[in-house]
Amino acid sequence: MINLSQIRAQFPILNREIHGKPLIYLDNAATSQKPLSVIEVESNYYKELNANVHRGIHTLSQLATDEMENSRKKVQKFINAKHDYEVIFTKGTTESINLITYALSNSGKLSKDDEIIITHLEHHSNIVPWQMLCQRTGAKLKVIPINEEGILNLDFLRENLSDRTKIVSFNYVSNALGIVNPVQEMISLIRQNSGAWIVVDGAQAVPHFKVDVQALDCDFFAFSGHKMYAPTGTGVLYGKEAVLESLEPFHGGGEMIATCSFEKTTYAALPFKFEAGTPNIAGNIALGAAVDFIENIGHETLQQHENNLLKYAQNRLLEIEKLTVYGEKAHRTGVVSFNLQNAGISSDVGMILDKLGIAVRTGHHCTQPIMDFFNIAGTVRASFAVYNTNEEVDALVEGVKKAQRMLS
Ligand code: C6P
Repeated sequence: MINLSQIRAQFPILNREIHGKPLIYLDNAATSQKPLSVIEVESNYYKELNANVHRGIHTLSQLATDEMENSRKKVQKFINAKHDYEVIFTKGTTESINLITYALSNSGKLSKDDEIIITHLEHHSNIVPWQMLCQRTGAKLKVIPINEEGILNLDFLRENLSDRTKIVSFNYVSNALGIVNPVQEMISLIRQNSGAWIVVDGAQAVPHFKVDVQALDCDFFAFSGHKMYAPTGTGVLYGKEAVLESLEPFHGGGEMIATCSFEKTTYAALPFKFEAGTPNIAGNIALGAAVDFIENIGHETLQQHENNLLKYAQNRLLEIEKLTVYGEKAHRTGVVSFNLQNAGISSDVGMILDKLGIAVRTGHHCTQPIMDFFNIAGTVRASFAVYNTNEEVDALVEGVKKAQRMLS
């Protein structure tokens, strides 16, 4: 059983008020709040440990390096990577995906006859870097369509896989709709029908359920720390050792070289080849504390609580007349995305909820193609974390009813 009052006590921000009302934070897909353990590890680094990593012989530098490398090992275990050096620290999912695309073009891995497949459900950060890669290399982008429920058309994927397919990239969970894609089935299909490298955007997966990159058998797995209780500016790119070894670096600079001369530079071993410059040391260490936070609660407990919340929220919202939930029948996690028909636009609803202390995201959620598909400008999105409660869902429902009365 989840002990919600004990969990909530770990998040000081949940005690604050917004417009004189207790904060109800339902914008966790954008970024989650941070527990004291994470805040303290981050601030403690500056109080006790601040030094650059991997460079100094002095004690502080070695202590900081040990802490950061220990955190890398925690992340390795968290996603069940085979080796800690397959975990590259980045500043988030966006940077992780850009790292892949630039490493691919820097390595001359794509040419004009090659194809990249993504899906209609992607966040812009899993669309635009691939478009830019296509512009640099002449490769073609193909998009797996969705149906009215937001479910991917896997027949399209099956029919379009070939020797020309070099990359298939898709999210595990859609940030706009919360739909959990059948990634295991997609990966088997891709492995059977092409030699493509598989990229999974796991930004909305890791906060909600256990991920095992070896069981998935993906080549890359990208996620952000700040959506899983870690500080902003943290993230990870997991890559299979052999795949990472075969790629040229993304950024050049300090930390990523083995030797450097004007005639020739050689690169450092993994993961440092892909970690040029001084990293976000405090954030990367605090990411390890966020992993501890999730593991102390336990994936099963967390997942069960969040699934119950989602089910409760959807059922209660659907009691409201003229309310549409997008992807209502699909397998989802963490997110309910909806609109009131004939009652203003999503941002009007969001502003009324804000006055009641309720934080939700409105608009296109960086997924304009999904909004275009449903022929809408945006949705109201409530997204959940482990500290949310049924009472907060009740307040959301009352707030939406109030918005409907005011706007229609
Ligand atoms: N989605 C949301 O409100 P960054 O910004 O790099 O940490 O994450 C980008 C990203 C990539 N993929 C998915 C599936 C995501 O959800 C996000 C971030 C936030 O939905 C901010 S737009």
